[in-house]
Amino acid sequence: MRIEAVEVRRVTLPLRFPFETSFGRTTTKQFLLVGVSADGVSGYAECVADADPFYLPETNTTALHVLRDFLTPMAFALEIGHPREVLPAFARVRGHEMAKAALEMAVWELWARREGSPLWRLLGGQGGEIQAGVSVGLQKDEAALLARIEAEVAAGYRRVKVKIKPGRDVALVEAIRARFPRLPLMVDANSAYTLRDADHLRQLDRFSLTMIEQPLGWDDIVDHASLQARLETPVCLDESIRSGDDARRALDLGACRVVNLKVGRVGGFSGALAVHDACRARGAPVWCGGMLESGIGRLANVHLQTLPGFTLPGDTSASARYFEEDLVDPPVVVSPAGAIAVPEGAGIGHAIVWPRVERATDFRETWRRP
Ligand code: OSB
Ligand code: MG
Repeated sequence: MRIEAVEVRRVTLPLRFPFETSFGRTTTKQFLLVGVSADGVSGYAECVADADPFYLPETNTTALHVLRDFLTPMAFALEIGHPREVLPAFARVRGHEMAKAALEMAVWELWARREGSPLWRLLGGQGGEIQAGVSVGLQKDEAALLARIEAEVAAGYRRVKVKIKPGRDVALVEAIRARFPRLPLMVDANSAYTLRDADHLRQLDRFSLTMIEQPLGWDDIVDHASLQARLETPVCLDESIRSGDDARRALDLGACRVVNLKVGRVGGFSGALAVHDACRARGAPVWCGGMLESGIGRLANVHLQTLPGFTLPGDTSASARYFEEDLVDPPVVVSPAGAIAVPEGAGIGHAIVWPRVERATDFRETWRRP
């Protein structure tokens, strides 16, 4: 297969509630939607870069530049025999995993549609359902946080992740535990601490958290290994893992015992399969992270999570927690038992609502194979 055209749109969707982490507060979701076409079929994927470089270095503007000037010309030069060939073909471009992932995932989606197959089958997963979890942002105070968790548990979610940062950590977790003694609970610091905080973080050991996510530097694994040696709570890495090799190094070094796998952070589905396999070979659980995706990226996450190494609920929750109106129909919904049904239709498996995409698009460019 030869790709004939790549189309990139910038899409802006209001979030129903602001989402706050240790690195900032997001009130609108802005992302690139990438479409690829060949032989009369198109495939789509959402780029997980943000407007700002506060989570990882990429932004929508760097992703657009790298897609337009480097990745798309490389993709046009390929004769594709299988989507797994796309990420290795981008190897000369260092970094820029989110831009690579968007184009690579669009090729997988196109491939699945051509075969009339749901993405999960092409990825080697299984149909059925997946377990949903939620990520709860920093709230204005403890009472507001407890009320949010109460509502999520009532909605069926079986595992809750809360964001922490210095000054909003031990006492907060203590209050959550007092109210929800048996809830599967974890915390995510998004790199807000340093190794000097190790003794402070050790106070979290008494709350039987399932894990602490990315406490230290966004690109660190060495300090995390020192921290893990001093903590009983398992460390989970998010930001630091950008390839299968990163996962192997982190696990072999003892920097973490669990990995948050975000397909957009590891160059796409082939990178995700490499991380998944590296973790599975070492007996380390993986779970699927989220980037406040619209239904298009959210469904890609649903398909990915049907692989056997995903033994823990992830951060994939219902569309309605984020958006008044999602870009896919039906939206992603969660059952009262906390499960998401895995689509059976071709590709991502739910229809993209193009008039909604059109209304949310403020910029668009198409590149054609010369
Ligand atoms: O660290 O997992 C994170 C959202 C944006 C950037 C980073 C993270 C998150 C989340 C939200 O935790 C997950 C979601 O609900 O999509
Ligand atoms: Mg995280």
